[in-house]
Amino acid sequence: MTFKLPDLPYAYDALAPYMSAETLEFHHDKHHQAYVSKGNDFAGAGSKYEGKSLEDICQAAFAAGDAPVVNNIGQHYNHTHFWNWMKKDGGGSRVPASVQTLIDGAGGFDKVRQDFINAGVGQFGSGWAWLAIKDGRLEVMKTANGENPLMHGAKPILGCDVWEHSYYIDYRNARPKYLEAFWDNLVNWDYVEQMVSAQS
Ligand code: MN3
Repeated sequence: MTFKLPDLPYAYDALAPYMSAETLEFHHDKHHQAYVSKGNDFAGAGSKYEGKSLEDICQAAFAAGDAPVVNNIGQHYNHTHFWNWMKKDGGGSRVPASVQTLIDGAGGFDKVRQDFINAGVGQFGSGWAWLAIKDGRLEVMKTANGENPLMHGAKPILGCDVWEHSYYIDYRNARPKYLEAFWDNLVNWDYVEQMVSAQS
């Protein structure tokens, strides 16, 4: 497979003021593109990963300790969903029923919101905060660098990039404020629901 950079599903300025056009342009056009290019070098045509899905490559590379593929293909997977996990006028507590059921099982909306923010704040250095499904239940997770829940036996349904390149232009070092803005103003719950449906 030749990996390709997907288009952003909205204009660069669609998520302002919570995520600026400058951040999205650099993050998508430069950072995500670099993961795609390196992903093709390490896991593209002619590699042992040829013919596998992105999800399968994430799991196989992690199991094999193949760091360049974990990092670059992991990040390609993560960012491809990340753009879709956000939308203009997103966020808020009105979530689709299937997502609400999972959230209720994990202590309710306010607790899950705070656990998610805490996971992002508590991830030392670069990484991601997640809502994931493991053994049929919602779990709040955090992972380092390019890793994701697929590599840890869970299925991601929402992720927030807490690498500094995702928020430093807009929030400087205030990672908690970025995570609050992501949850309260950007999350595309309909896409989260699609990820839940893809479970079965
Ligand atoms: Mn990123």
